[in-house]
Amino acid sequence: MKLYSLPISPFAARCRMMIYAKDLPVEIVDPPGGVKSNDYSAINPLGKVPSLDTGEGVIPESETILEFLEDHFPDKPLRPEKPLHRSRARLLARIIDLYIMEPMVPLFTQLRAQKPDQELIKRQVAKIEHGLWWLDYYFGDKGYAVGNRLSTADCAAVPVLLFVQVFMPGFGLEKPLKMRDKLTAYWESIQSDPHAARVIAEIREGLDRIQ
Ligand SMILES: N[C@@H](CCC(=O)N[C@@H](CS)C(=O)NCC(=O)O)C(=O)O
Repeated sequence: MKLYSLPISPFAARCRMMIYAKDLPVEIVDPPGGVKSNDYSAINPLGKVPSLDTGEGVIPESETILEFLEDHFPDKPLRPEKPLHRSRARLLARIIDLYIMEPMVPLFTQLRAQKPDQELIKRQVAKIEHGLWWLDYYFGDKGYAVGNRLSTADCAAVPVLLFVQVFMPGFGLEKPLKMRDKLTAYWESIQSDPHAARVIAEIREGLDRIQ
């Protein structure tokens, strides 16, 4: 199997963290010619990373890839055991995707704007602040996103919490995790997890290369 990935993509990093944690036989490669190339469009018409070539078909969308990998490789499970914990892990991934990453995307274009649109920035930052409150509300307090072991929710949370801390100060949110007590405590402890530390280092190196 082959994961099309780019080091800085928080969505691809979500899949890489699962691949590392479960020690899966999945090769991690760049999209041929870049995400917008014809070659990559033929592989994944969505033109986004990540996508997973299973050998029998290509799966786009990070959360769908995690579900597939978990079903296909049930050893070292990252899906929580209890149904309530499973639903919590899925909820956290949805909060991250819909209420944090989605409003963050328009901010990236502002990074390169000659004259940044302050109204848009204010609106998006307010949305992200809400998303972070909701994430903190539902987040675990035992060193992991859900329950007391690593799960799919940690794979989603680690890259996005790094992203908010790297990018949000540039939009006036100096300490995005401040007063989100569970997220603050989590960030302190999760960095000692080797799989989290590995994707954090990969994203940081990727960002250093493009800055
Ligand atoms: N919902 C998608 C989002 C994937 C996504 O937006 N990937 C970005 C990189 S972080 C991308 O490939 N963007 C290329 C583009 O949209 O041009 C997922 O969860 O996989």
